[in-house]
Amino acid sequence: MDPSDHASGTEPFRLIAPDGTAVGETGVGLDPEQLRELLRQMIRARRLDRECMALQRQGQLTVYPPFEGQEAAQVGSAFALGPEDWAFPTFRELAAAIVRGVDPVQYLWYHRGTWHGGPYDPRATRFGPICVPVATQICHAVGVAMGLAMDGVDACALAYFGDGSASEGDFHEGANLAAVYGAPAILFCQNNGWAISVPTRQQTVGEIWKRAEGFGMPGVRVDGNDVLAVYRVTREAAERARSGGGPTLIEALTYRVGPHTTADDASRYRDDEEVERWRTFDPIERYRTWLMASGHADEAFVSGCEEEAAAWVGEIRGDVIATEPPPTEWLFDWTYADPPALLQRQREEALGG
Ligand SMILES: Cc1ncc(C[n+]2csc(CCOP(=O)(O)OP(=O)(O)O)c2C)c(N)n1
Ligand SMILES: [Mg+2]
Repeated sequence: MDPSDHASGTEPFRLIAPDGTAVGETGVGLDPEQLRELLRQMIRARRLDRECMALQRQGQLTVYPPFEGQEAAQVGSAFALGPEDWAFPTFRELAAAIVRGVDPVQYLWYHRGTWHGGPYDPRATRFGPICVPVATQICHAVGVAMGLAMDGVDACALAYFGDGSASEGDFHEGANLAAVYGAPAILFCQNNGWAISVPTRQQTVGEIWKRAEGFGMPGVRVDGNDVLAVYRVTREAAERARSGGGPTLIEALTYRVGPHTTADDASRYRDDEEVERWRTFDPIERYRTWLMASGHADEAFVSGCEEEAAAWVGEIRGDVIATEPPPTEWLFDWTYADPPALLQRQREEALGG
Protein backbone atom coordinates (compact mmCIF):
# COMPACT_ATOMS: atom_id res chain seq x y z
CA MET A 1 0.00 0.00 0.00
CA ASP A 2 1.18 3.52 -0.74
CA PRO A 3 2.90 4.85 2.44
CA SER A 4 1.02 8.12 2.06
CA ASP A 5 -2.27 6.22 2.05
CA HIS A 6 -4.70 7.01 4.85
CA ALA A 7 -4.77 3.29 5.70
CA SER A 8 -1.03 2.92 6.25
CA GLY A 9 0.38 2.35 9.74
CA THR A 10 -1.27 0.03 12.25
CA GLU A 11 -2.94 -3.00 10.67
CA PRO A 12 -6.66 -2.76 11.34
CA PHE A 13 -8.68 -5.43 13.12
CA ARG A 14 -10.07 -7.69 10.41
CA LEU A 15 -12.07 -10.92 10.26
CA ILE A 16 -12.48 -11.28 6.49
CA ALA A 17 -9.66 -10.47 4.05
CA PRO A 18 -10.35 -8.43 0.89
CA ASP A 19 -10.51 -11.66 -1.14
CA GLY A 20 -13.31 -12.98 1.06
CA THR A 21 -11.35 -15.53 3.07
CA ALA A 22 -11.71 -15.64 6.84
CA VAL A 23 -8.66 -14.42 8.74
CA GLY A 24 -10.19 -14.27 12.22
CA GLU A 25 -12.96 -15.67 14.39
CA THR A 26 -16.03 -15.04 12.24
CA GLY A 27 -18.35 -16.40 14.91
CA VAL A 28 -19.48 -13.00 16.19
CA GLY A 29 -22.74 -14.10 17.78
CA LEU A 30 -25.00 -13.60 14.75
CA ASP A 31 -27.26 -16.40 13.50
CA PRO A 32 -27.35 -17.26 9.75
CA GLU A 33 -30.40 -15.09 9.16
CA GLN A 34 -28.69 -12.09 10.73
CA LEU A 35 -25.54 -12.79 8.73
CA ARG A 36 -27.62 -12.73 5.54
CA GLU A 37 -29.35 -9.57 6.72
CA LEU A 38 -26.01 -7.74 6.76
CA LEU A 39 -25.55 -8.49 3.05
CA ARG A 40 -29.16 -7.62 2.24
CA GLN A 41 -28.82 -4.25 3.96
CA MET A 42 -25.57 -3.43 2.15
CA ILE A 43 -27.10 -4.32 -1.23
CA ARG A 44 -30.15 -2.15 -0.51
CA ALA A 45 -27.93 0.69 0.66
CA ARG A 46 -25.80 0.70 -2.47
CA ARG A 47 -28.81 0.50 -4.75
CA LEU A 48 -30.42 3.44 -2.95
CA ASP A 49 -27.20 5.47 -2.98
CA ARG A 50 -26.86 5.09 -6.75
CA GLU A 51 -30.51 6.01 -7.23
CA CYS A 52 -29.97 9.17 -5.17
CA MET A 53 -27.08 10.17 -7.43
CA ALA A 54 -29.37 9.68 -10.43
CA LEU A 55 -32.20 11.61 -8.78
CA GLN A 56 -29.87 14.53 -8.18
CA ARG A 57 -28.63 14.50 -11.78
CA GLN A 58 -32.23 14.50 -12.93
CA GLY A 59 -32.99 17.58 -10.85
CA GLN A 60 -35.09 15.76 -8.25
CA LEU A 61 -32.63 16.30 -5.38
CA THR A 62 -30.72 19.52 -4.75
CA VAL A 63 -27.40 18.02 -3.65
CA TYR A 64 -26.44 14.56 -2.43
CA PRO A 65 -23.35 13.15 -0.63
CA PRO A 66 -22.79 9.54 -1.82
CA PHE A 67 -21.45 6.85 0.50
CA GLU A 68 -20.57 4.12 -2.00
CA GLY A 69 -17.63 2.14 -0.58
CA GLN A 70 -18.63 2.84 3.03
CA GLU A 71 -21.55 0.38 3.24
CA ALA A 72 -19.81 -2.05 5.61
CA ALA A 73 -18.71 0.68 8.03
CA GLN A 74 -22.25 2.05 8.26
CA VAL A 75 -24.30 -1.14 8.12
CA GLY A 76 -22.00 -3.08 10.49
CA SER A 77 -21.97 -0.33 13.11
CA ALA A 78 -25.69 0.49 12.95
CA PHE A 79 -26.54 -3.22 13.11
CA ALA A 80 -24.55 -3.54 16.33
CA LEU A 81 -26.71 -1.01 18.19
CA GLY A 82 -29.73 -2.01 20.24
CA PRO A 83 -33.19 -0.45 19.82
CA GLU A 84 -32.67 1.83 22.85
CA ASP A 85 -29.29 3.10 21.63
CA TRP A 86 -28.93 6.41 19.80
CA ALA A 87 -26.94 7.25 16.65
CA PHE A 88 -25.98 10.77 15.56
CA PRO A 89 -25.09 10.99 11.86
CA THR A 90 -23.19 13.42 9.68
CA PHE A 91 -24.65 14.05 6.23
CA ARG A 92 -23.35 10.78 4.69
CA GLU A 93 -25.07 8.15 6.82
CA LEU A 94 -28.06 7.12 4.75
CA ALA A 95 -26.99 3.45 4.95
CA ALA A 96 -26.92 3.62 8.76
CA ALA A 97 -30.27 5.43 8.69
CA ILE A 98 -32.06 2.68 6.80
CA VAL A 99 -30.63 0.02 9.12
CA ARG A 100 -32.04 2.00 12.06
CA GLY A 101 -35.45 2.08 10.38
CA VAL A 102 -35.55 5.73 9.28
CA ASP A 103 -38.05 6.25 6.43
CA PRO A 104 -35.80 6.91 3.38
CA VAL A 105 -38.40 9.14 1.73
CA GLN A 106 -38.58 11.39 4.78
CA TYR A 107 -34.79 11.37 4.95
CA LEU A 108 -34.54 12.44 1.32
CA TRP A 109 -36.88 15.39 1.84
CA TYR A 110 -33.81 17.07 3.26
CA HIS A 111 -31.89 16.61 0.01
CA ARG A 112 -34.92 17.57 -2.03
CA GLY A 113 -35.05 20.84 -0.17
CA THR A 114 -38.65 20.34 0.90
CA TRP A 115 -37.81 20.84 4.52
CA HIS A 116 -34.78 21.67 6.60
CA GLY A 117 -32.63 19.59 8.94
CA GLY A 118 -34.05 16.23 9.93
CA PRO A 119 -37.60 15.89 8.64
CA TYR A 120 -37.94 12.44 10.19
CA ASP A 121 -38.67 12.20 13.90
CA PRO A 122 -35.27 11.47 15.51
CA ARG A 123 -36.97 10.02 18.60
CA ALA A 124 -38.88 7.37 16.65
CA THR A 125 -35.75 5.49 15.56
CA ARG A 126 -33.22 7.16 17.87
CA PHE A 127 -31.38 8.46 14.82
CA GLY A 128 -30.39 12.12 15.15
CA PRO A 129 -31.02 14.74 12.46
CA ILE A 130 -28.77 14.95 9.39
CA CYS A 131 -25.88 17.15 10.57
CA VAL A 132 -23.97 19.26 8.04
CA PRO A 133 -21.86 21.45 10.40
CA VAL A 134 -18.99 19.00 10.70
CA ALA A 135 -18.35 17.41 14.13
CA THR A 136 -21.11 19.21 16.04
CA GLN A 137 -23.04 15.94 16.30
CA ILE A 138 -20.19 14.47 18.36
CA CYS A 139 -21.07 16.85 21.21
CA HIS A 140 -24.77 16.06 20.78
CA ALA A 141 -24.07 12.34 21.06
CA VAL A 142 -21.87 12.74 24.12
CA GLY A 143 -24.51 14.96 25.74
CA VAL A 144 -27.22 12.40 25.08
CA ALA A 145 -24.95 9.62 26.37
CA MET A 146 -24.41 11.55 29.60
CA GLY A 147 -28.16 12.12 29.86
CA LEU A 148 -28.89 8.42 29.36
CA ALA A 149 -26.45 7.58 32.16
CA MET A 150 -27.98 10.19 34.48
CA ASP A 151 -31.47 8.83 33.78
CA GLY A 152 -30.27 5.28 34.48
CA VAL A 153 -31.23 4.13 30.96
CA ASP A 154 -29.41 1.01 29.79
CA ALA A 155 -28.34 2.46 26.42
CA CYS A 156 -25.48 4.20 24.65
CA ALA A 157 -25.07 6.89 21.98
CA LEU A 158 -22.87 6.61 18.90
CA ALA A 159 -21.51 9.59 16.98
CA TYR A 160 -20.56 9.13 13.33
CA PHE A 161 -17.91 11.50 11.99
CA GLY A 162 -15.20 11.62 9.37
CA ASP A 163 -11.42 11.95 9.34
CA GLY A 164 -11.73 15.67 8.61
CA SER A 165 -14.16 16.12 11.48
CA ALA A 166 -11.52 14.68 13.82
CA SER A 167 -9.59 17.95 13.29
CA GLU A 168 -12.43 20.03 14.75
CA GLY A 169 -12.47 21.30 18.32
CA ASP A 170 -15.84 19.61 18.79
CA PHE A 171 -14.18 16.21 18.42
CA HIS A 172 -11.58 16.94 21.11
CA GLU A 173 -14.10 18.58 23.43
CA GLY A 174 -16.63 15.79 23.00
CA ALA A 175 -14.05 13.02 23.40
CA ASN A 176 -12.53 14.55 26.53
CA LEU A 177 -15.90 15.19 28.13
CA ALA A 178 -17.03 11.64 27.35
CA ALA A 179 -13.89 10.21 28.95
CA VAL A 180 -14.01 12.44 32.03
CA TYR A 181 -17.64 11.56 32.71
CA GLY A 182 -17.33 7.92 31.62
CA ALA A 183 -20.22 8.57 29.24
CA PRO A 184 -21.72 5.57 27.43
CA ALA A 185 -20.63 6.95 24.06
CA ILE A 186 -19.06 5.49 20.92
CA LEU A 187 -17.03 7.86 18.76
CA PHE A 188 -17.15 6.19 15.37
CA CYS A 189 -14.79 7.76 12.81
CA GLN A 190 -15.14 6.69 9.20
CA ASN A 191 -11.72 7.53 7.85
CA ASN A 192 -12.50 7.56 4.13
CA GLY A 193 -9.25 9.18 3.07
CA TRP A 194 -10.60 12.61 2.24
CA ALA A 195 -12.24 15.69 3.73
CA ILE A 196 -13.55 17.10 0.46
CA SER A 197 -10.21 17.70 -1.35
CA VAL A 198 -7.94 17.44 1.71
CA PRO A 199 -6.34 14.00 2.19
CA THR A 200 -6.24 12.49 5.68
CA ARG A 201 -2.45 12.78 5.80
CA GLN A 202 -2.82 16.58 5.65
CA GLN A 203 -5.29 16.50 8.56
CA THR A 204 -3.28 14.44 10.98
CA VAL A 205 0.26 13.17 11.40
CA GLY A 206 -0.61 10.37 13.84
CA GLU A 207 -3.34 7.76 13.59
CA ILE A 208 -6.79 8.86 14.71
CA TRP A 209 -7.56 5.76 16.83
CA LYS A 210 -4.36 6.34 18.85
CA ARG A 211 -5.73 9.60 20.22
CA ALA A 212 -7.96 7.47 22.47
CA GLU A 213 -5.09 6.82 24.86
CA GLY A 214 -4.56 10.53 25.41
CA PHE A 215 -8.22 10.98 26.27
CA GLY A 216 -8.14 7.92 28.51
CA MET A 217 -10.47 5.58 26.68
CA PRO A 218 -10.06 2.40 24.61
CA GLY A 219 -9.34 2.93 20.92
CA VAL A 220 -9.51 0.50 18.05
CA ARG A 221 -8.65 0.59 14.38
CA VAL A 222 -10.87 -1.62 12.28
CA ASP A 223 -11.08 -2.50 8.61
CA GLY A 224 -14.13 -0.45 7.72
CA ASN A 225 -14.75 -2.52 4.60
CA ASP A 226 -15.14 -5.69 6.65
CA VAL A 227 -18.72 -5.66 7.88
CA LEU A 228 -18.27 -8.47 10.41
CA ALA A 229 -15.22 -6.82 12.00
CA VAL A 230 -17.04 -3.49 12.22
CA TYR A 231 -20.06 -5.20 13.76
CA ARG A 232 -17.90 -6.93 16.35
CA VAL A 233 -15.89 -3.91 17.52
CA THR A 234 -19.00 -1.71 17.66
CA ARG A 235 -20.97 -4.30 19.62
CA GLU A 236 -18.11 -4.63 22.10
CA ALA A 237 -17.95 -0.86 22.49
CA ALA A 238 -21.73 -0.70 23.02
CA GLU A 239 -21.65 -3.46 25.63
CA ARG A 240 -18.78 -1.73 27.45
CA ALA A 241 -20.61 1.60 27.34
CA ARG A 242 -23.89 0.19 28.65
CA SER A 243 -22.17 -1.69 31.47
CA GLY A 244 -20.48 1.44 32.83
CA GLY A 245 -17.14 1.00 31.05
CA GLY A 246 -17.24 4.44 29.40
CA PRO A 247 -16.60 5.58 25.84
CA THR A 248 -14.63 4.03 22.97
CA LEU A 249 -13.01 5.61 19.94
CA ILE A 250 -13.28 3.51 16.76
CA GLU A 251 -11.44 4.41 13.57
CA ALA A 252 -12.90 2.50 10.63
CA LEU A 253 -10.64 2.59 7.58
CA THR A 254 -12.73 2.88 4.46
CA TYR A 255 -12.99 4.87 1.24
CA ARG A 256 -15.56 6.93 -0.61
CA VAL A 257 -15.33 5.94 -4.23
CA GLY A 258 -17.64 8.71 -5.39
CA PRO A 259 -17.25 12.48 -5.16
CA HIS A 260 -17.62 14.35 -1.86
CA THR A 261 -21.07 15.42 -3.02
CA THR A 262 -22.82 15.90 -6.35
CA ALA A 263 -21.37 19.46 -6.25
CA ASP A 264 -17.79 18.13 -6.27
CA ASP A 265 -15.49 16.99 -9.10
CA ALA A 266 -13.13 14.56 -7.35
CA SER A 267 -10.99 14.10 -10.48
CA ARG A 268 -9.50 17.54 -9.76
CA TYR A 269 -7.69 16.33 -6.64
CA ARG A 270 -7.27 12.56 -6.76
CA ASP A 271 -6.11 9.92 -9.24
CA ASP A 272 -8.33 7.34 -10.86
CA GLU A 273 -5.73 4.75 -9.85
CA GLU A 274 -6.45 5.35 -6.18
CA VAL A 275 -10.16 4.85 -6.76
CA GLU A 276 -9.58 1.70 -8.79
CA ARG A 277 -7.31 0.28 -6.08
CA TRP A 278 -9.96 0.84 -3.43
CA ARG A 279 -12.63 -0.71 -5.63
CA THR A 280 -10.71 -3.97 -5.20
CA PHE A 281 -11.46 -3.69 -1.46
CA ASP A 282 -15.19 -3.49 -2.17
CA PRO A 283 -17.07 -4.30 1.05
CA ILE A 284 -20.09 -5.96 -0.55
CA GLU A 285 -18.11 -8.24 -2.84
CA ARG A 286 -15.87 -9.28 0.05
CA TYR A 287 -18.74 -10.19 2.34
CA ARG A 288 -20.77 -11.88 -0.40
CA THR A 289 -17.79 -14.12 -1.22
CA TRP A 290 -17.34 -15.10 2.43
CA LEU A 291 -21.07 -15.59 3.06
CA MET A 292 -21.46 -17.90 0.07
CA ALA A 293 -18.26 -19.84 0.79
CA SER A 294 -19.38 -20.36 4.38
CA GLY A 295 -22.64 -21.87 3.14
CA HIS A 296 -24.90 -19.20 4.66
CA ALA A 297 -26.15 -17.86 1.32
CA ASP A 298 -26.42 -18.91 -2.31
CA GLU A 299 -26.80 -17.19 -5.68
CA ALA A 300 -30.59 -17.26 -5.39
CA PHE A 301 -30.42 -15.33 -2.12
CA VAL A 302 -28.11 -12.69 -3.60
CA SER A 303 -30.18 -12.18 -6.75
CA GLY A 304 -33.32 -12.08 -4.58
CA CYS A 305 -31.74 -9.25 -2.55
CA GLU A 306 -30.89 -7.38 -5.73
CA GLU A 307 -34.40 -7.70 -7.13
CA GLU A 308 -35.97 -6.70 -3.85
CA ALA A 309 -33.64 -3.69 -3.59
CA ALA A 310 -34.49 -2.55 -7.12
CA ALA A 311 -38.23 -2.70 -6.41
CA TRP A 312 -37.81 -0.95 -3.04
CA VAL A 313 -35.75 1.84 -4.56
CA GLY A 314 -38.28 2.24 -7.38
CA GLU A 315 -40.99 2.92 -4.80
CA ILE A 316 -38.78 5.40 -2.93
CA ARG A 317 -38.06 7.20 -6.17
CA GLY A 318 -41.76 7.55 -6.96
CA ASP A 319 -42.60 8.73 -3.46
CA VAL A 320 -39.75 11.28 -3.40
CA ILE A 321 -40.83 12.77 -6.73
CA ALA A 322 -44.48 12.83 -5.68
CA THR A 323 -43.67 14.74 -2.49
CA GLU A 324 -45.55 18.02 -2.26
CA PRO A 325 -43.86 20.97 -0.51
CA PRO A 326 -44.86 21.02 3.17
CA PRO A 327 -47.35 23.68 4.34
CA THR A 328 -45.69 27.07 4.81
CA GLU A 329 -46.94 27.36 8.40
CA TRP A 330 -44.69 24.45 9.36
CA LEU A 331 -41.79 26.88 9.07
CA PHE A 332 -43.08 28.65 12.15
CA ASP A 333 -44.50 25.74 14.06
CA TRP A 334 -41.67 23.75 15.55
CA THR A 335 -39.33 26.10 17.41
CA TYR A 336 -41.26 27.87 20.16
CA ALA A 337 -44.01 26.69 22.46
CA ASP A 338 -44.96 30.40 22.75
CA PRO A 339 -43.72 32.18 19.62
CA PRO A 340 -42.43 35.74 20.19
CA ALA A 341 -44.36 38.64 18.70
CA LEU A 342 -41.90 39.18 15.83
CA LEU A 343 -42.27 35.60 14.69
CA GLN A 344 -46.03 35.82 15.00
CA ARG A 345 -45.98 38.88 12.76
CA GLN A 346 -43.77 37.12 10.19
CA ARG A 347 -46.07 34.13 10.26
CA GLU A 348 -49.10 36.32 9.54
CA GLU A 349 -47.27 38.11 6.73
CA ALA A 350 -46.06 34.85 5.16
CA LEU A 351 -49.47 33.26 5.32
CA GLY A 352 -51.13 36.42 4.09
CA GLY A 353 -53.41 36.57 7.08
C1 LIG B 1 -18.07 23.52 10.67
C2 LIG B 1 -17.96 23.22 9.20
N1 LIG B 1 -16.85 23.57 8.53
C3 LIG B 1 -16.75 23.29 7.21
C4 LIG B 1 -17.76 22.65 6.55
C5 LIG B 1 -17.62 22.32 5.06
N2 LIG B 1 -17.45 20.86 4.96
C6 LIG B 1 -18.47 20.05 4.65
S1 LIG B 1 -18.01 18.45 4.62
C7 LIG B 1 -16.42 18.83 5.00
C8 LIG B 1 -15.36 17.76 5.10
C9 LIG B 1 -15.75 16.66 6.02
O1 LIG B 1 -14.79 15.64 5.93
P1 LIG B 1 -14.89 14.37 6.81
O2 LIG B 1 -15.16 14.72 8.23
O3 LIG B 1 -13.69 13.53 6.54
O4 LIG B 1 -16.23 13.65 6.28
P2 LIG B 1 -16.52 13.06 4.81
O5 LIG B 1 -17.08 14.18 4.01
O6 LIG B 1 -15.26 12.53 4.27
O7 LIG B 1 -17.55 12.00 5.03
C10 LIG B 1 -16.26 20.21 5.15
C11 LIG B 1 -14.99 20.87 5.47
C12 LIG B 1 -18.91 22.32 7.27
N3 LIG B 1 -19.95 21.69 6.72
N4 LIG B 1 -18.99 22.59 8.61
MG1 LIG C 1 -13.50 11.94 5.21
